[in-house]
Amino acid sequence: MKFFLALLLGVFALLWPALSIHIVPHSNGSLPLRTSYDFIVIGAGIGGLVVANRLSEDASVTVLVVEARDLDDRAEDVTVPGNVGQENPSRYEWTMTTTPQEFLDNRTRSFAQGRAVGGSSIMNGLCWTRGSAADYDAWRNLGNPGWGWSDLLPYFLKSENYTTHADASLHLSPTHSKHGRQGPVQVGYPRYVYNQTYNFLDGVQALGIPLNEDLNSGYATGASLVPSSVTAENQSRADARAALDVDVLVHLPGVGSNLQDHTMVQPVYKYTAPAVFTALDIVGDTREAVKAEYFANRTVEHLPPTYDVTLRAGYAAQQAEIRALLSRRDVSAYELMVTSWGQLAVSVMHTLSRGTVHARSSSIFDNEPPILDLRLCSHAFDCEILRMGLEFNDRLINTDGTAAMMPRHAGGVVDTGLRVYGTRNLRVVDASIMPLIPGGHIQSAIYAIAEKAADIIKQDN
Ligand SMILES: *[C@@H]1O[C@H](CO)[C@@H](O)[C@H](O)[C@H]1NC(C)=O
Ligand SMILES: *[C@@H]1O[C@H](CO)[C@@H](O)[C@H](O)[C@H]1NC(C)=O
Ligand SMILES: *[C@@H]1O[C@H](CO)[C@@H](O)[C@H](O)[C@H]1NC(C)=O
Ligand SMILES: *[C@@H]1O[C@H](CO)[C@@H](O)[C@H](O)[C@H]1NC(C)=O
Ligand SMILES: *[C@@H]1O[C@H](CO)[C@@H](O)[C@H](O)[C@H]1NC(C)=O
Ligand SMILES: CC(=O)N[C@H]1CO[C@H](CO)[C@@H](O)[C@@H]1O
Repeated sequence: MKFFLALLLGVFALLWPALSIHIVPHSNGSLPLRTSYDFIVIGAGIGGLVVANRLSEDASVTVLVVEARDLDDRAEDVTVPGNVGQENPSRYEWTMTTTPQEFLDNRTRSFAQGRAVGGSSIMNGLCWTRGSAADYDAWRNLGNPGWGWSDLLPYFLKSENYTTHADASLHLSPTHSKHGRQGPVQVGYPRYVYNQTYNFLDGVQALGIPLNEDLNSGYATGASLVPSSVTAENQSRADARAALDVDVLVHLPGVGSNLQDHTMVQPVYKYTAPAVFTALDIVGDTREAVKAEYFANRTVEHLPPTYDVTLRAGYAAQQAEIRALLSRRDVSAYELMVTSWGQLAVSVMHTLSRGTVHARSSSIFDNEPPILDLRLCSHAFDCEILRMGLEFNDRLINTDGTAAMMPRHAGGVVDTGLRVYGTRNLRVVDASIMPLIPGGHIQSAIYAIAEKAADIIKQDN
């Protein structure tokens, strides 16, 4: 039994100060645990920590946070933003491997997740974007009243302490009413802005893409310098049950389905050698053909074979929402993220492919990684979006939810109170509840979801 268990009592103090904190990072089983707690939070990722922090604001409430992994050591590979991606994978990452991606090249991909108190927030790219107001209105439209943009905005504000960038030449003027200044997450900009950033912003404007002075105002298209979380300073229930010998208490086909990720390619262009790629190497004149295929929506064959009638119904509803989103001017189809070293990474913001993630073992003590199948580009439109992004790159040079919040009849796993269908007191508060991934980096949305979850739980108790 290699599984290492750390029990964190009360609330974890690393991120925020809170009342009556009692941290026991390295339990060997000898902890003096209470016989009961008002709340038990499993997993000290963003969702778990935010919820535990807010619930423990009431000092009379007892909260137990259970996390399998360590406190990170605050070393530079964690704390210095420039070291993103440089951390030793054996330290704070679960580097999982997908199944062979049959819709790409039949090769596996690695898939890293944070493995420490703080979850992926200790090793992600720090990008602090929300996506469009319409992205969240799509959640509401999918059968989740109370989860539209205007419902979530107070929680986006509650989570952040937003600091404005000082450099007027960048034309960043945030809408004050859409930013928080009292929240626990420090949000800011880099002090030094590379010339390449100005060049990029000039270049995209020359290609007709306007500047967006505040990408987080609900209008998420255009070009901008993105704030960071920095101190300004898919398979099936029956199969799974049979294979894993797990007693199924509630049959929810949606568990482990609806897996979405921002599919991304990260080409790096050498500034001095523009001939590395030509447009013809990577794109053809496919835009109209792709659009035609998309609108013909013959997509259902692309779904995982294990999708039952509820999941197919839910997917049809999602597809209708995505179609509406992609016809708007304030919703992005892809993100082009420029770095100072010449990388112009293209990510699909609203993917139509759906993957799966399922347990390989019925026991967490086997410490077996899950069977993870992202099914990247199983809907060909996702890869066509990537092609369009690469095509734009080329022009520029020549001048990145398995427990979805959806109605149960639509393949959902949790209700709008984030409660797992068929249970009384089991809730999920993490990225898996997103019925559709928003067109932005997901961490700020997870903070907002968790802030709202804490309020919902407080109201219900
Ligand atoms: C467990 O940890 C406690 C506190 O660190 C220590 O006193 C105790 O000896 C340990 N017990 C075992 C079985 O290792
Ligand atoms: C991937 O494997 C499947 C099944 O073995 C095969 O039909 C398909 O052609 C392969 N795709 C590629 C790109 O090799
Ligand atoms: C918010 O950030 C400012 C500096 O930008 C800092 O002075 C202030 O203490 C921070 N507030 C909170 C609640 O963290
Ligand atoms: C950035 O551009 C400015 C204006 O063209 C130039 O003066 C400066 O030397 C450049 N900085 C670097 C580090 O290349
Ligand atoms: C296309 O999508 C619409 C709306 O979701 C649906 O009513 C229609 O049946 C779909 N058509 C095909 C060919 O799947
Ligand atoms: C690495 C480091 O020094 N981080 C500090 C940045 O500033 C915040 C807020 O003052 C501190 O909490 C961090 O420890």
